[in-house]
Amino acid sequence: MKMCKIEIGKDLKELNNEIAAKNRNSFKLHDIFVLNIMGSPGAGKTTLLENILPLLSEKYHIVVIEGDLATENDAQRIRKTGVTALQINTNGGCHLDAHMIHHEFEKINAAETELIIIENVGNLVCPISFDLGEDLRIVVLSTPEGEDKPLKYPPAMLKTDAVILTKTDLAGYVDVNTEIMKKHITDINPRVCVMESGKINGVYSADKIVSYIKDKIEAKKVF
Ligand SMILES: Nc1nc2c(ncn2[C@@H]2O[C@H](COP(=O)(O)OP(=O)(O)O)[C@@H](O)[C@H]2O)c(=O)[nH]1
Ligand SMILES: [Mg+2]
Repeated sequence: MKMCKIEIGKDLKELNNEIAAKNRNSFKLHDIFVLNIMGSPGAGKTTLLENILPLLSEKYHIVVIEGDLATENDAQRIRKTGVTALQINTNGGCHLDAHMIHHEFEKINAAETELIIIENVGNLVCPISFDLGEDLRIVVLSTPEGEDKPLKYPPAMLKTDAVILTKTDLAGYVDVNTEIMKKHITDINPRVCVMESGKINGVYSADKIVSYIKDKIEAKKVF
């Protein structure tokens, strides 16, 4: 009997890449910058957004797309900052794909939007390999996850533009040396931009991250 080998994984990735390319064209056509934020569940992605959105929304019209298996919790948290948020529930899916983003983009008033921020499903593996058509990728890694996590998850360190080390205020409580953790990140990817966030005297600091994102948005406008 003749055997027929079907490469399902490859086909799905190719299809995703085709839709991601279409997304990228649509975003470019409307001068919209798209940021994809990825990281483990609880790494501090939504907390980061809650803190940077008030500063970014002074300058840009923003829409946030939230990805979670279940609940509308994160979209509700984002809406409290005054920014529009759409919630995708993947019902078990471990990542967002380009088609889901295409679908949400149809609901957005593109003419009035300058920045779309996607908070991907909490996972340090699956979202990394799915292009959504974004301009910038940021991986959020929290210090309590452990010093060695960059070494254990190299694709997440390699396929990103920046890594934000969050919860630096907790480093001393969880026996993590943030300098060692940062070295592990840059040993894997010397080109990646590493930034920190955490609560200093109870106040969350994210000014450098806001400047970094603004610089990337303005640099895209030049080209
Ligand atoms: N101490 C401390 N807690 C944080 C920080 N960032 C986030 N958290 C807490 O970590 C938990 C998970 O945060 P969340 O933003 O929901 O994570 P997400 O699942 O990645 O979106 C929440 O209880 C936050 O209050 C931080 O910088 N310092
Ligand atoms: Mg979240």
